[in-house]
Amino acid sequence: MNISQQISTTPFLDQKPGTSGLRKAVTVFQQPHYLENFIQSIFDSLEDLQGQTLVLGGDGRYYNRQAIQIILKMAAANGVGRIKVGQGGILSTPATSCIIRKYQALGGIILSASHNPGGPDGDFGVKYNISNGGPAPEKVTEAMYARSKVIDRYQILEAPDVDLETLGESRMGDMVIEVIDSVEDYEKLMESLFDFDRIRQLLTSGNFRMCMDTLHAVAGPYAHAIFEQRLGAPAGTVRSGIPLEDFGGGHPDPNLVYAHELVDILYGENAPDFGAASDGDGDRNMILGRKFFVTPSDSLAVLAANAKLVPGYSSGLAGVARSMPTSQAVDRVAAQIGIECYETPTGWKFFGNLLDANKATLCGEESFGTGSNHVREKDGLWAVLFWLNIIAVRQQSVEQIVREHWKTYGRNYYSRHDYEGVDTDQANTLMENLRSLVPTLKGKQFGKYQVEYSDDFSYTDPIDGSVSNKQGIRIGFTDGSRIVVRLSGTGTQGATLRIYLENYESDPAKHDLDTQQALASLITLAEQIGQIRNSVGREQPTVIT
Ligand code: G16
Repeated sequence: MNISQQISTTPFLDQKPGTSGLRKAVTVFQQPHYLENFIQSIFDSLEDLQGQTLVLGGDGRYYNRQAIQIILKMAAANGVGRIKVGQGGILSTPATSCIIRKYQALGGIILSASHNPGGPDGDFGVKYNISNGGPAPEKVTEAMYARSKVIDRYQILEAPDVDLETLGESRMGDMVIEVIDSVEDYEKLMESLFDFDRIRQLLTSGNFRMCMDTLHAVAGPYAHAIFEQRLGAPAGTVRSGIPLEDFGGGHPDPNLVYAHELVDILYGENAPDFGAASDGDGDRNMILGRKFFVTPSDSLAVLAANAKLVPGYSSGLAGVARSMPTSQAVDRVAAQIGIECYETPTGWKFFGNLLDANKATLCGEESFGTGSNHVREKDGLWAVLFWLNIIAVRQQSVEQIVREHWKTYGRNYYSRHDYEGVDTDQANTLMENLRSLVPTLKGKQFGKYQVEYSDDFSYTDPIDGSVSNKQGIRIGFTDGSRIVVRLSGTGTQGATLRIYLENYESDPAKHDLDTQQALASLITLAEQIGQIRNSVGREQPTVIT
């Protein structure tokens, strides 16, 4: 007989979810009652939890297993009817979204700090996704935060730990626990969207080699199952495919800096034709050709322009959406196809309403995220399969496809400069100073650049009318170039300042420049207007992508 206990607690005042859930150092989550308080705050802010189905899993990082056992016991004590939990506690973020939707669950809890490092000294995180499969919108996360500030008790069942390795059902109190295959439902969904036969021909033709680096994170089992077992790619195609609690000591972020082993392979001797990487929880992706990097903004634009070649999208796109700092490359594709392009704040949660209302089919962000209406999350392996499907149909290299794209639409040179771990007060002061400058900039001339508009981006959701203010400073110039400055909502130490730079070039003769060179005068101008390095006391950015 399991006994439900009511435990007294006191609030922690720092449980405000950021861009993507609550992210903190593992040591913060390990404090007595910390995780429990936040989970109870989630449960307390959900209506009709009694008897409902939830989905639960995580990216396998340190503390994943312990947290899952705690959450199962709390769910049982809070009257949840059924929990579908990934085998070994493993579920990627897009797979969770897929499973919530497929089985019409009330929602899901995803344990991940995404691309942040893991291990005892790394980060941990909790995200809640709603019944459409997408990240909880702001009004839901605000309710959780409000509850966390006044919480004085939580419910937990006294029960033995659950075996997470064996597939099948068991009971904890009145709740059914179903340990499910982490990959199966997701793989079926991918098969319904892409031409697996054609991709298999490509991967087994002997003329095409790919390398997929899952960075010892959650996408490993999915990539092994789909690329090697299902689509016939040779064993070894997937690198670092076993999820490790500390991601092998690496930073599970698929960009040129942190996925450098993959970059070395794709830029080395006898390089494969295609390279890709995914992040901690499997929702981000990086695409590489042989000695060729595809910026995430260009990737979104290429997918949009070629969507008709892919079975799941052959009837065309309802519209596209990108986050505000993402380059405007996809806008040009949308204009030519004659569909709407929506500009939202940073954060996948802002795409949910557009996808639900069938206003947008494809969405993407500069932060290595692309996805579609097949789930309500960005989806790393989906993007890789989309690229493979296009390559299989067009029989061209990644570089040829992107270069032809630039020829047709022009090239949006694009880069993001991050200053990580800066002093929070200094970062806030810099943003305040920029905010006060914004109204004075319109019409001003800076060398060859004339300011066409400048504002602090505000978004009114076209579906529910909700307004999100202060989403980042935009300075747009008459030639289509832009400087965007905002503070990250996903860091866990100090503040991370992000400077986004974009320069449009229509002339194909000028499509071969080095990106940082092409943006050099804009980089200088950003510094001149924002006084960035002085304000945060840094000589140069921490990461340039
Ligand atoms: C999260 C969000 C993304 C966002 C990214 C960067 O990604 O889901 O929508 O673009 O963070 O956000 P920020 O610039 O505020 O740090 P992930 O992969 O960490 O969940």
